[in-house]
Amino acid sequence: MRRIETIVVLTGAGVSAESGLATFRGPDGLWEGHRVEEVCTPQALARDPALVHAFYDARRARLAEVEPNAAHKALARLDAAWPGELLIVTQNVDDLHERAGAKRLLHMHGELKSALCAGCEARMPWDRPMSPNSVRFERSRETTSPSARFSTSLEANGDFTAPECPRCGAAKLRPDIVFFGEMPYQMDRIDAALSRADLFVSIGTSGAVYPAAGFVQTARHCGAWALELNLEPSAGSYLFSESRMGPAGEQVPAWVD
Ligand code: BJW
Ligand code: ZN
Repeated sequence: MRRIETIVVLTGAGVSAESGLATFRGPDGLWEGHRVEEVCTPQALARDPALVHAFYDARRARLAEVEPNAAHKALARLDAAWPGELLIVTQNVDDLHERAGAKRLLHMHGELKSALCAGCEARMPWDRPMSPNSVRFERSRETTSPSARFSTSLEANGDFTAPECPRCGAAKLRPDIVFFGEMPYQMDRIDAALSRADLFVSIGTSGAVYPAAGFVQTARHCGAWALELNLEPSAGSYLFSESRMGPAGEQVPAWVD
């Protein structure tokens, strides 16, 4: 392995699992019983904004109930201590990395606590529901699974209209989330960091979604050592130089400290 100066860390839903946020593709995944295309495409937003906003309102509300775990904290320690170049690229739309103290962080799939104008593309902080009826399913969340809450929200938002953009007043706001078919954020910056990386570490991601799933190949092509930390081997495990299996809350501190 060459001398390590530049590190790129990619995180996925598995890094937040021990904080109590559901992953996407596990047995208790967020989309269990629902087609991804129902909620996570621009077409779904146009066809059924009540459904899509209710889904993201529920996810945003859930953030207030969870805390960063040992994996987020270990990565924040790495960020504070690493003297070389570091970029933490998260696919997650939660705010647990920054709440743990990470600074050199980029949200490639957007952020729950941000709203995007579908017209002028202005971004603004957003920490409340976009749907006026969201309170109804927030109240029911203690007793229901994520899927059940999602169904509840379907019934609760029939007459929903998204808020207007306060900047241009001419278009509706939407969650600042990268849907399928949309370009993930800051790809130029990510590609540049990957091309310089001496070490690429992938944590808690299934490798099912591109372009993130291809980062390991880019990094290795440019000469990086690639380490996978995951609960179980992902589909692309064989692409890594090294894999360590176990919960992120144990594996990440063990790697960092
Ligand atoms: C633990 C753990 C613990 C659990 N400890 N680990 C056909 C072929 C190839 C590509 C395509 C194709 N058809 C379409 C595409 C492109 C498409 C795509 O990849 N589709 C696939 C389904 C095939 N991608 C796109 O459309 C993207 N845009 C795009 O490609 O633009 C063009 C472009 C081209 C070239 C360069 C650049 C751009 C956009 C993708 C947007 C993804 N959006 C979502 C939703 C975000 C908002 C939200 O959260 O709702 O992002 S989808 C969803 O999946 C979310 C996640 O960030 C993403 C990845 O999921 P993740 O994080 O890996 O979660 P899971 O659940 O899959 O895995 C969890 C892992 O954790 C597992 O491995 C567990 O074992 C592990 N784990 N507990 C450690 N305690
Ligand atoms: Zn606007």
